[in-house]
Amino acid sequence: MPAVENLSDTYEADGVLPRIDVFSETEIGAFRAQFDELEAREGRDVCQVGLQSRHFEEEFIWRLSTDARLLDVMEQAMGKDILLLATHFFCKYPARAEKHFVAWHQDVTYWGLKPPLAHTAWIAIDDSDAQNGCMRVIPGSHKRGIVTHGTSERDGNLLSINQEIPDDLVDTSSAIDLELNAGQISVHHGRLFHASMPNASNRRRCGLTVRFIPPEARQVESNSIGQDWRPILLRGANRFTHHFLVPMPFPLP
Ligand SMILES: O=C(O)CCC(=O)C(=O)O
Repeated sequence: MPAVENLSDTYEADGVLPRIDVFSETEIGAFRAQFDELEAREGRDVCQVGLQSRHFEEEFIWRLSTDARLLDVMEQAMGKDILLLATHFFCKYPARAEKHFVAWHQDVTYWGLKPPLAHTAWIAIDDSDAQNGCMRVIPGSHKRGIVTHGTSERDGNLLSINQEIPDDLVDTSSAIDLELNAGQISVHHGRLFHASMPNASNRRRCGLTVRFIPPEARQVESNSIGQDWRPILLRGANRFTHHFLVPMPFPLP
């Protein structure tokens, strides 16, 4: 179990929880084997960023995303009412000619939510470090409000509409790497500035992002890929009844 004391204060101040033990080596090894099997079925091109909200069909993704230990951490970060909004793998493969990266951005910019509130747990399926392109974040940047994003001029941005915060708004001298061992998670606020560099190693870097919202965040526009979210109530109450809630595809683990 992660030590939960002070997580709320840290999250409030920094907008990020850097390194929390959730899944044991054995547990994450078993999940990784299931991801490997999915990857063999779907191919790397799909797995890079194409596996979105597959928790509706793949029980192992549901179990990773709704694990009670992970939800305990999320409760510290965002409060008792927790809706699962989406899941999305970010897999950066080694030795690809294209140098895929994730440009500096804030998650909630194009998600069509009002108020724009969301929180992400990033689950390390593989070890994730500076060499294979772990997440980089700017602690405290979630307090800057939502900034206008431009379009990246660099090739290889994995974001859905090639969005990027303009360079002059990003102070990379205060950025930190979120290095994680497989089975650990980090949590970041939907307004936190974050990015990730290309994978310069010979190892895969696979992470599962799990997006959570409180019930007051309702969808007022389609998201950046033109879809409606399918939120699922995991904990607490749907106090605002804005969402057309979707039933759980599997029982909670
Ligand atoms: O996994 C990455 O490299 C980026 C993930 C990301 O941008 C996100 O969680 O919003």
